[in-house]
Amino acid sequence: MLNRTLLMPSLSASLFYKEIDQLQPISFDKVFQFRKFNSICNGFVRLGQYSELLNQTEVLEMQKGSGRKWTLARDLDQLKEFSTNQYDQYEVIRIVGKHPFLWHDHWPIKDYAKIFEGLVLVDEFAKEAERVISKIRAVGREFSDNQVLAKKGEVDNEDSTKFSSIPYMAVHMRIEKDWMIHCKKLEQRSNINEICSSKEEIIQRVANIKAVNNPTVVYLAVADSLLEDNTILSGWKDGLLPFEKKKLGVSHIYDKYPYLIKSAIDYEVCLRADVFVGNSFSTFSSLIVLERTQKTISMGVPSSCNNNVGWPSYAYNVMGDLDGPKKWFTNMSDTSLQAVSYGSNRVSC
Ligand SMILES: Nc1nc2c(ncn2[C@@H]2O[C@H](COP(=O)(O)OP(=O)(O)OP(=O)(O)O)[C@@H](O)[C@H]2O)c(=O)[nH]1
Ligand SMILES: [Mg+2]
Repeated sequence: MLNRTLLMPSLSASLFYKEIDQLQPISFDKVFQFRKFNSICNGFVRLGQYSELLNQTEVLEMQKGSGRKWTLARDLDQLKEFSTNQYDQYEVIRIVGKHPFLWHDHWPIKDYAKIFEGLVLVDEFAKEAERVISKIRAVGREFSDNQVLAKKGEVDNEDSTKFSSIPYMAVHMRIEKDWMIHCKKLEQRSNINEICSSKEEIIQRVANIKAVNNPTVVYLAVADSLLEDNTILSGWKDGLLPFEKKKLGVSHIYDKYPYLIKSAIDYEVCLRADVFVGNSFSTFSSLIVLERTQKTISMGVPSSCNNNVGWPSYAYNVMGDLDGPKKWFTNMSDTSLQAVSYGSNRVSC
């Protein structure tokens, strides 16, 4: 509406109570491909560099309100006002306030989905994700080769090639310390009791997914530095082969990076998994499901709760069929981002 360029934002790399030594912000273009973003989002959103500004000091401040009195209508009125030509002389408008963004977010989900498509990781991090995924596929192959060897004589060649590639499922186990504090409060406040899932509940529900064949490699996406439990590898059903970063032998990849980048690599690993299982109240999980839904639709497959074509996902915090997790799609025709960014137990299935 303002027909302006968004100055490239910085992203916080860490949590303040963790990694004090790595608190420095990371600019957008260190994580995502800047030029690619502008070309994919052309005509829709445009990012610019601070160095392109003629005058960096003269800035017009646009004060955003917060709280219940600040309505969607006021938001729009303010935008209309700032898009009149009396403000053209100001090269930069700085939006300030406690919630310096539109409240509540009122773009349709499919518009946000277009922006996420434009967020392509820079090569360095894409390659790290690729290394992790190759490792996951390799342990799967190793397992099936051993199985074939053990059965030698019993199976013919046709069967042995069938084993050569086994799928992987990524489970975003949101059971870290920061989450347990947050989700308990959220459950009390919202009077919903399907937000916090224990490790046991996750393991049990995942075991009941009927559409998953045995064997399957299970990659556990957890921020291990915030996890106070080293038993997440035990208790899984026979035929599910659980791995976290250490057992997979990829800790050295993640250890090089701050918090934000670690989760960005895992995001990519979850995005490309054959099956994804997450928590529908987690923003991290919800955005992965949004992108997986988008990928499924662009394959020409209508997202259906009853088939497993494309990129199926499940929410373990909501009970589904046969005591399994609930099948999960993003409702692309939703008119608010709320469900996706702040969590919900409505998972469209
Ligand atoms: N830091 C970190 N986070 C990881 C990793 N693997 C998965 N994650 C997930 O990435 C998310 C990072 O937390 P936040 O920075 O709070 O992200 P968020 O978008 O608010 O997501 P939620 O807190 O889950 O709603 C969490 O959901 C973590 O479980 C990892 O190796 N490191
Ligand atoms: Mg969070």
